[in-house]
Amino acid sequence: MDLESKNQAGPSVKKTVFSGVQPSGILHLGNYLGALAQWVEMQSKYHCIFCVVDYHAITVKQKPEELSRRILDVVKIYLASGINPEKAVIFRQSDVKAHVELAWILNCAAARMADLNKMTQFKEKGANKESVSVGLFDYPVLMAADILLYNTDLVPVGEDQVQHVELTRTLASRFNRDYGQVFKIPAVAVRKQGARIMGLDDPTKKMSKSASSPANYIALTDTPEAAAKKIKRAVTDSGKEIKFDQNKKPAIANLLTIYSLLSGLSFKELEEKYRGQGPAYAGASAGKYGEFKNDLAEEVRKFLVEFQIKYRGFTDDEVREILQDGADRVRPIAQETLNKVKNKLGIN
Ligand code: AQP
Repeated sequence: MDLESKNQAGPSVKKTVFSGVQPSGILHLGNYLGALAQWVEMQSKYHCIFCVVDYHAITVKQKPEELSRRILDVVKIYLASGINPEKAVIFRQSDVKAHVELAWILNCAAARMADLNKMTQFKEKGANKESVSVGLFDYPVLMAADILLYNTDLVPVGEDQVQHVELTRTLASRFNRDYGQVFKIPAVAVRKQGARIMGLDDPTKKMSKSASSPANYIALTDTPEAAAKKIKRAVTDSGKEIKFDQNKKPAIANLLTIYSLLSGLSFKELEEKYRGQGPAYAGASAGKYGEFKNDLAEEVRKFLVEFQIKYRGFTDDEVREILQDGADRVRPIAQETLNKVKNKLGIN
């Protein structure tokens, strides 16, 4: 079965898009620019399924009341970003049991320890931790199950998730080869710009919800004043030029990327705008990149004000209804794929 949009009568010819976000913290500008903004662009062209992947979130310990609150908040963020539940399906992973069932099957029938040992995100997230859950190690397999259940063609993600989509392709091909054709092999969709927004406190690490310091990220729920402060305190590079140079000026390149995506101005236009406006002398810090940062803070402020008006406009009840409707719509698709898989394995 293919997904059909609510207002479409005939069988679907549109490609299917699947993606999700973990309710593991407050979503940030990186999640928005790297993933959600791309989802919004895709929803008119494709059959889109957007999931709140709560089973992924519990791979690290969460406070139960905070987690259930955040699940609803993530949906509000989807909606405030411009995802329209009339065009795209929004649902919660744990409402469709086929996800964990297929994950277990893939664990046994397709995934290998050697595959998972290569996952760089696990190495980063598991590093320096006293105890790490098996789930954190295995979560790329659950992500593969999420994607494969819906005959997905395209998976829009930020750069950090590309390796996991590649693993999904490997698992799908291996299963098809060993048990017979079931899975469609999905392709990854990564934005040219914004696929990896870096931390404001450290341009060598990505902006991350679970960063140890809130100075790392601009949360989509930060007050505009708090966000402006973070921009003004953001780490910059030596020198005084505002120039997009990923290698020599990674911090400025990151700020330029955020600025460009929010304002619609190209790097060239921004470089031109700030030509000759660096600090008066090398090592000047108070006013360093001052004008540029002030203007960027203003762009972020405008974005957040507009975003948060929309975000506050949705009620919990509305969100619950959207989630229930979404799960009801995708459950039969997931079940049909799962049944095919079980048939191939002789366990249906
Ligand atoms: N810094 C980023 N730049 C661009 N895209 C990003 N994404 C995450 N961080 C950046 C993309 O956002 C989507 C949702 O991510 P996720 O919630 O599944 O988890 P993640 O990739 O592990 O993101 P975080 O913020 O770092 O969460 P935590 O700290 O909880 O692990 C994905 O498409 C992701 O690529």
